[in-house]
Amino acid sequence: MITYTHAILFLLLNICLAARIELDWDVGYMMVNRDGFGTRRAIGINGKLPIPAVYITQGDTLAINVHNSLDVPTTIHIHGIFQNKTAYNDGPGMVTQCPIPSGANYTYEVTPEQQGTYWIHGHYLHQNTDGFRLPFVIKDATPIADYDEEYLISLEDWYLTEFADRMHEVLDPKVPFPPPPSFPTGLINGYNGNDTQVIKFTPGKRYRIRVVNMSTTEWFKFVMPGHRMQIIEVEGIRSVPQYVDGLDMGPGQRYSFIVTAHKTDQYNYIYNATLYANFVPAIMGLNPRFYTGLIEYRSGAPLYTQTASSDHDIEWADDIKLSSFDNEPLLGPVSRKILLTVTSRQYADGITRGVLGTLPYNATGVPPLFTALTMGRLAMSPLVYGPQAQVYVLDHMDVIEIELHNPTLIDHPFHLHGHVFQVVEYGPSELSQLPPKFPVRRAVGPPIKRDTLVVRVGEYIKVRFRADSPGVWLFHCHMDVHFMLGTAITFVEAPLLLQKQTTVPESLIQMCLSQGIKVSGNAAGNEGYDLTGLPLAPVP
Ligand SMILES: [Cu+2]
Repeated sequence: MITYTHAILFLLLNICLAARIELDWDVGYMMVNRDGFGTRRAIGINGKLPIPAVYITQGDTLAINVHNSLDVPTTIHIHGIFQNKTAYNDGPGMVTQCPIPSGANYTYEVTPEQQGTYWIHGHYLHQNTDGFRLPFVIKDATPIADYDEEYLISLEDWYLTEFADRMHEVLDPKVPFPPPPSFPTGLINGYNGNDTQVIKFTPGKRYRIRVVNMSTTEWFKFVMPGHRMQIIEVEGIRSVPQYVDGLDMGPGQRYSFIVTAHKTDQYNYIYNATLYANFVPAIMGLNPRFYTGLIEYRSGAPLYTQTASSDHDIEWADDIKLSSFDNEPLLGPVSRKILLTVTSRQYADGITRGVLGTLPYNATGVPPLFTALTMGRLAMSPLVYGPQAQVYVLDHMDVIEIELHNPTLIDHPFHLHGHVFQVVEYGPSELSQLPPKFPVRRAVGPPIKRDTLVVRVGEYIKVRFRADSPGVWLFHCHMDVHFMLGTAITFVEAPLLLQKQTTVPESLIQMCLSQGIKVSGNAAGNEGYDLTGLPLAPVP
């Protein structure tokens, strides 16, 4: 039993013991056969792929010295970390920084106050899809649950070809849209999901299991038949403990749950990770794909075989039923409501792109963080960021509600940088041609908060967050094909306060100038509203 005094003592002890963890990362190409189906060029760190997970403890400082050995620029994003006052280290290339050119070094440093389960990935040229991704765990300074040991399970989709090669078809106007789907394999902890390491359970012990979906296009359903999962953490947010049978996770999503091992070692069990992506109508033969691993109580014990008879018997984790442990009520009143629709439309150049507003998102000539920092009061005007950054300027401490509709025929996972949002409501979208599958569902208790949320085919979602972190934060679909095609917007949050409290490191300024990237002015690097020189947006 942990008392309040114990907790305070533990916290104080931890602050005294806070460490600085410094990692040297050489990001480079390697030839690998990750799934048994073929060798291809991929991106690893220090010659390693899978890239080992990084563990720190709440309160520690993490410094990552990146050396770019690729022949193209790169950046890293620590997915889910707030980066309050350090927006320049958030990572998306040409948003909060210019990328690290080939052969150069840059250090990302952050001291997160958060705890929980995250991941780190390349955030330039979609290099995450080519292997540049790893789990990142911040252990609790004060334990949020009582458990004996923990396991980490990472889930990934893996393609036989590099992202850039796969995109040729997507970007070829002669190939009808949607292009023929390619077939990824599922990887569990970095290896072919059918070849997975064993999870060892000791009778009676309690295990915390963290699951991270690091995929680029695929969802995973994760179940442990014969064991119930008690969810305790959703993307760094401690949840009111809740029992479920399974997790259904979109790209970028994470959970922690507690499993109590059975009292005897009579049986061994399996866990299932089912890779799928929800297309309507379903594309036959594409998915799902089933992967299985062993939960071993005793070597050679018989396998427990009773499983749920169908998907419908499984109680899946549901955002709308989960509650935040901190009891924070629904934010309100709403200061600003932002209505978005994810649509795909064809542009004059023949390419079909996904958009959230009227135009597909596209990088500007000057990263919007630099525009926000250098334009004085004009930084409050969305116009100075150019049309393609799809900028919404938010006032400090406003309560923002995003209502996002998905009339497309595929589910999308949306990720907000620099924040978590409350999951407020799901419902059938009136913009969808499909008959409604579910009624409107609203959070009943203090809403769970997370940084990545799935909007299903034919539905809408409502989320709320407080604009309490001045910075420049992307909101984008985490399926890289969609992100590449422009399914993103940019929040420029409290730019005047940002100007007062943020100093960009000189090393970053110099790195930009060395590449001829301007570090001041509007999106085109000019004064005022003059956007001469900014590449034109594609015309619908
Ligand atoms: Cu998408």
